[in-house]
Amino acid sequence: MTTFDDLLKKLPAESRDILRVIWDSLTPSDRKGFLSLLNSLPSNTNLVRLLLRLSTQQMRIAFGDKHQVAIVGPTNVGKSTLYNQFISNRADRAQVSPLPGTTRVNQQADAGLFAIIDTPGADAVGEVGAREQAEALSAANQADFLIIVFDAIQGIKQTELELFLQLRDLGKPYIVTLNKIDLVRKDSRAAIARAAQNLDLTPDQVIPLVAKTGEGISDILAAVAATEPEIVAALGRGLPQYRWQLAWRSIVNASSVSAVIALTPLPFIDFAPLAITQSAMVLSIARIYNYRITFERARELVVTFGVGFLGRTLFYELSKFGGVPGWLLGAAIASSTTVVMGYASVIWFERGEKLSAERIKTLTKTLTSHFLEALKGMGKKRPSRKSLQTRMQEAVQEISLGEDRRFFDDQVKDQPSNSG
Ligand SMILES: Nc1nc2c(ncn2[C@@H]2O[C@H](COP(=O)(O)OP(=O)(O)OP(=O)(O)O)[C@@H](O)[C@H]2O)c(=O)[nH]1
Ligand SMILES: [Mg+2]
Repeated sequence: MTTFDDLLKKLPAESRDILRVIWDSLTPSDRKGFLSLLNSLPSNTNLVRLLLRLSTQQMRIAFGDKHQVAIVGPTNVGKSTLYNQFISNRADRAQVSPLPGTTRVNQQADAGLFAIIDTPGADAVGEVGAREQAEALSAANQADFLIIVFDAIQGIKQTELELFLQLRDLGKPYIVTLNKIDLVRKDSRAAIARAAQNLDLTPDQVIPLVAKTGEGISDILAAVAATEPEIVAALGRGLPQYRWQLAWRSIVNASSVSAVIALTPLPFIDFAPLAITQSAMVLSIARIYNYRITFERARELVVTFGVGFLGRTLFYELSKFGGVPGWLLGAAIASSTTVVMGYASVIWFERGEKLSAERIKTLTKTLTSHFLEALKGMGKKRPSRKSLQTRMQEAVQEISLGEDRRFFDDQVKDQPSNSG
């Protein structure tokens, strides 16, 4: 039996850090479950490495910790006003005023979902300005995520652009928001387009905001979550209206990882590698719905829903017809069973209902043919992992716009199944 330390030694650095966090957060019985899941993998360490690297995002959602989000930008753009929108405790409120240079030092508070940090303007000149800029940049440097705020009236000129480039070069995930949109209401679209152009971004990468009223805050949260997996779970717990969108992100990721796993030359009958990805996905969905379940429980759910068995059966059935390369069939089925498992677990955590075997089967078949069709364009030769993962992500996105669950709900409605 592999011990945790044995396992760590074999892994790529990025999975090692994540696994350490996971490990520290597990109870003794969870640890046992986690190890037994890993030990159920074929003794092919390359595969284990690949798998864990690919599953890193799911793992982070399932086990992520509270992260630091810093609000940075020029002076007087409304950083402190935005900060005040996030905090829950009145005592933590930051001072806001029309005078530039109101905030002199960094200030941190609990935003529930993450720790939020307000910083002084990072564009000021002179001795005081330089000190404040250094203060702001040090917060940005330590943060896990940056909310970069600009002012719609002020726009993006040379100073703003230089600051943006400097922040971007820190290499942190970030979003850009244009505040005080209320002041350019009639012309807001043009203001966004101009700001985006000056920053060399696309307009959808610049989020309009009215920090004073809170308008646009939810778009900021969604954008933060889209970039930062650790925040996804917290956001799902805090803001139920986002749960499906967040779960959907997790599903898209897991299903494209599943397709890549099916590329690995192994008999398709071996579902253990898929099981770990699907279990990690179920765990992350559970967290989004505010359930803390164990690894063993997640694995049990995957078994109970029978997607592994269904996948194998479907693989044999469809490979009898021939004409489709094995990798393509494997990838399509691995992805469709993962998507269905994701959807089924959403229904499970949301309503405590178990999708019937018949519905699971119908949905899996529909999705498999959709994915087969979508992947056909890739040719008969085995594609690279990266191109398959990208194509698969697109294919999964196509079946629903992500925001909308109708595709799935329609498929499993009370109606006689025509799949036989
Ligand atoms: N019209 C409008 N005014 C805003 C908005 N957000 C902030 N303000 C105003 O902009 C001014 C500056 O706001 P602050 O939040 O103090 O700005 P800051 O970026 O923290 O400023 P410094 O700490 O000095 O760098 C205040 O008068 C705010 O009321 C907004 O969405 N619309
Ligand atoms: Mg301030």
